[in-house]
Amino acid sequence: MQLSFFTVRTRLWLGLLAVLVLALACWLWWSAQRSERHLRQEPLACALPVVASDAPHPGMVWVPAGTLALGDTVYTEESPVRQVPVAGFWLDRTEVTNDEFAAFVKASAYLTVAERAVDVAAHPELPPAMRLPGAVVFVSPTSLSGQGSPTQWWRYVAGADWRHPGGPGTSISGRGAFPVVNVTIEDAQAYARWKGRTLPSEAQWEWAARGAKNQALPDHEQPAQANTWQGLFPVANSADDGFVGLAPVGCFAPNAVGLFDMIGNAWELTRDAYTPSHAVLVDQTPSDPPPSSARPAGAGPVGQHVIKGGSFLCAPNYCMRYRAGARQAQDDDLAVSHLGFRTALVAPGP
Ligand SMILES: [Ca+2]
Repeated sequence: MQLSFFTVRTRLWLGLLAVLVLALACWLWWSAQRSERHLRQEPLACALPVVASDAPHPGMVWVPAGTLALGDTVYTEESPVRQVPVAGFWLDRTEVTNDEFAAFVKASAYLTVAERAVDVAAHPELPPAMRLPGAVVFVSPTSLSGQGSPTQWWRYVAGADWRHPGGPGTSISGRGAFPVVNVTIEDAQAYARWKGRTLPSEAQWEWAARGAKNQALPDHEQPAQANTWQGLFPVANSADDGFVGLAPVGCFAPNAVGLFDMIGNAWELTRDAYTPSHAVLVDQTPSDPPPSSARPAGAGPVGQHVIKGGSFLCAPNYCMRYRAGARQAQDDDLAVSHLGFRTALVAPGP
């Protein structure tokens, strides 16, 4: 039998395609195996500087006053850059940890939003699987299809909450020094009130993340001293920074004012309601918004707040929000496995 030129060429292309698909599958499998091995070797805590016994607010850092160039130029929501004065304030030197949040829950019997019944009246569109208490969890896919939809790596997991970051069968045992995640704005504000503090405003947070310096030309490079994502997100995570997922707090060098993990690790909630740009500045300094449980059922779409700093999932090829000026909207009643917070305090400086 004599094959035509076109048949031979088609078979060659099909053979080459099969080899490429096989190579890609092997590479994804190898990446997943390497991540698993890496996870087992990662530290469960990192040493933090000893706090002086006479420190006015132990565990907090003084952020001096100045004028902030708020915003950046990479994504639309970061513009326009605005000059914003910021008074001096205190800020937690790390993200609030599981141990710290556990102490609050133990003292107050607080139940987080992810552990409560879902307000179906506020979300009539929800499918049955999302009407159970839970949180949105990152699950690294072993293959990708479609048009790169985030639903391939974000899953709503019933039973996921701050005690069970990945859902039923997972726990925070041995992970007391990790940032608490799967919390909402209401949870974070409840913790802050219990501590006699607030959440930082977006301007306070960004000024602190910049080390209390007004940078004329913000750095857009992927930072070396932060837990972000190295490799091709979301399928290949080389963890060159030492961590596949979340890291314990304080594993990377602090910034110029002594704050750890402002960039990367977990996104951090601010007290500012989200607006799609800096054209209108929001300052909710005087008071926090009312808790969501005070809203009448069916009152309409839930609110959103600004989150800052990016997370261990930020990569150069996707969501390069590992920058002080980056920002993102977060639904007020949705807990997510890459989102935590730290608290602020307005009080006399040292
Ligand atoms: Ca990492």
